[in-house]
Amino acid sequence: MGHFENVNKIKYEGPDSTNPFAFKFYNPKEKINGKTMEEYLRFGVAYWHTFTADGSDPFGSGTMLRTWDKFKGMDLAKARVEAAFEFFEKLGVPYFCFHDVDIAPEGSTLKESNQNLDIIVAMIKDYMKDSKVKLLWNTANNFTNPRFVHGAASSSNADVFAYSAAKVKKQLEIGKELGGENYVFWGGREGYETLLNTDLKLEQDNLGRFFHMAVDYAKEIGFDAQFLIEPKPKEPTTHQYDYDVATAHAFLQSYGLQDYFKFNIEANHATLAGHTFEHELRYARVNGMLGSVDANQGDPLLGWDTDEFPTDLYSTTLAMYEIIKNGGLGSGGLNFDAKVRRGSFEQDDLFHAHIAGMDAFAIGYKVANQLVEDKVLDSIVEDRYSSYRSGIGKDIVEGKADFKKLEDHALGLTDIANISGRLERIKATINQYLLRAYTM
Ligand code: XLS
Ligand code: CA
Ligand code: CA
Repeated sequence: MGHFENVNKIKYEGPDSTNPFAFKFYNPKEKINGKTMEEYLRFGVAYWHTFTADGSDPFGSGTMLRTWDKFKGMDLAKARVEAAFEFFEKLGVPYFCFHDVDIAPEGSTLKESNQNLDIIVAMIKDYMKDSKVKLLWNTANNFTNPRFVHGAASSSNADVFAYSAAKVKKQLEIGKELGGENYVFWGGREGYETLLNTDLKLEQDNLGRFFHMAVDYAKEIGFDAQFLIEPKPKEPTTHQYDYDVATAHAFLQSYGLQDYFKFNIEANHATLAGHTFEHELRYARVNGMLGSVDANQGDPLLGWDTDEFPTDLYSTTLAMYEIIKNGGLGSGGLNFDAKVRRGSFEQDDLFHAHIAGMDAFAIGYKVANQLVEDKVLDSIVEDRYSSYRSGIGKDIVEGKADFKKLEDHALGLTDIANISGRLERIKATINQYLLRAYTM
């Protein structure tokens, strides 16, 4: 008995299809620049939102109707694995991601939790072998349990620091066991509420120590996954230490960790930080730190972490633009850290949501690729900064200018002529490329 019996393998049917269980734009075998969409986009399903979450929010209980919910405890965990692999295969995604607590229930002791994990990990390993679905990344949930009330590696309580380390240690071992390609650190409660009771310096130093221990342990066991920090400015803490890419990058540099990490950038976290998704991607890219993406979107009217499935084509286009310019995501991928709305409680909605997200990124990919090929933005930027390719501008970028030389130059200027930024014309061009996508 399957969990999604009424759904067959999702296929590409093209932009005119009216079949809700078909891709309209994501064509896994279609080649762009010599790579299939499947190879390039590296989609992943987030275990927590899709198989573990029940749709509850701070004002109401769960709404999701799931075939696996008739089970309890370890039986529930096993049923979720069966459902998950049926889902991955029918959807045709190459990757998945999980936290420890998503896949196996916590026991009353750490030892018991680890034993539960071992049983489920062995089962997942078998399913992975049969299905060819791979682990994009795993992580430790060091934020839900009450013991993490004051943080994990940045907790005021050294026992909690130790417990957090033990959980990450176990996840590094599991990552190795399952061939995980990346390992994510999202500092769920690594931050503070008020300075009135907080030793900010000690907390940050401890966080630095914690990351070094993780790097050392991964080396020791020969786990060579890419380590990723996932920045988020707030929620659940008021002041999160890994606020955004720039903040986390400075942190990594301060603690000598910059060579061991890249970033996992989530769209909704970018907007929570007051940035665009593409700003965070660009900042990471130009610093050589773009690792992976949590593909979702926020609701600008709500302003909190709503983790919606990505459907905004403008945003997927500008995100894919950064990814193409980065030469792809390397070992990273596009993980749908996204949840169906509380009102979308039927099991089939999980397919509709992922199909919507995959189609939105496929369109974004095609449009962005065309923008890159036609050098649309490149030539705009090249023109705009042309003053740095000759004369005094060339001297500035080549380090041949100082304040005295610049003053001489400025004194000789009679007229300073700026040129228009032409934002409206650029936006109209992007719209033109977007609307042409249908015929591409
Ligand atoms: C929460 C985060 C979390 C990380 C993994 O806001 O997005 O789900 O991706 O711990
Ligand atoms: Ca995330
Ligand atoms: Ca989120």
